Amino acid sequence: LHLEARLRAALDAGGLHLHYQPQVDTTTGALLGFEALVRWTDTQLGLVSPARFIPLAEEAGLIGDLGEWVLNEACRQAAEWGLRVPVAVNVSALEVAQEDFTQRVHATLRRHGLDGGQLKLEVTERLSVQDLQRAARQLAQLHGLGVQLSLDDFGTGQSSVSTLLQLPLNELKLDRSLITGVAESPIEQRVVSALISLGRSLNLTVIVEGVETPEQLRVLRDLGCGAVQGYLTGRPGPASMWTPHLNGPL
Ligand code: G
Ligand code: G
Ligand code: MN
Ligand code: NA
Repeated sequence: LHLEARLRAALDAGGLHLHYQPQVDTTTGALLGFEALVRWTDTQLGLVSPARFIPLAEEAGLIGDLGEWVLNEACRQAAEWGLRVPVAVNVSALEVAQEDFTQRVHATLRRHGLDGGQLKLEVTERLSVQDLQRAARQLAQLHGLGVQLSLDDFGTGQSSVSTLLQLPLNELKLDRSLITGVAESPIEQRVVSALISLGRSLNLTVIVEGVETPEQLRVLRDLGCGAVQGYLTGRPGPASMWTPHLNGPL
């Protein structure tokens, strides 16, 4: 079977699941949210990376159904946990540009009895200008419902400064490629420092992903970064891994 057909089958047969990775306050260590990350284990291929199957789902017209499954499952889990911080769901801008996206998100929140503020959408810009304008309209409506909006992968080709001007954002998420050498490299420090200032001057929370070492965390905190996500503060894992830790420090 082709990869695409296998993905379709997994979607229909409950073959996908979610992992969750904590987002953490750099000064207090408090839990600020969980990012939901989709996982697919195929019976023959083993674990297939979303970096591979998300683009495939987009091409094959499966991203609507896949995205809907992820959103519903993440909201279901947040409700089951009684999570007081938002659950963050990745959305491809292609999904957001669909006419009924706002309605579908609203219906999902209602289904699980969640407030808008309990959901964060991490948007990656892989869009034409026209799609971006459509997406911006939908996101403005969701923003009105209190849904948090984060611009994911900032600092890579996938997310640009011009997008900052077009979307009603709450958060800027700096890509991990920007901070791999931040503990040693003065130039990386200056670049990241400037991006943190940019976000803060726009009243955005700045979160850095891919933080793996205590040195990186210390430097980022000193540069004014409020939030981090990475292997240092918690690897992505199934919901059952986090359930015992929700009411204390991670
Ligand atoms: O979790 P991992 O590092 O394997 O994710 C790889 C890429 O897949 C990341 O860019 C991430 O944003 C994306 N991704 C993970 N889960 C989802 C999802 O549910 N929906 C979308 N659209 N992208 C996802
Ligand atoms: O692009 P996005 O932020 O959605 O992707 C998150 C991806 O980054 C996930 O696939 C997750 O598994 C991965 N990830 C999370 N923390 C770390 C980390 O500390 N180091 C590395 N290399 N990858 C990470
Ligand atoms: Mn993300
Ligand atoms: Na990213």
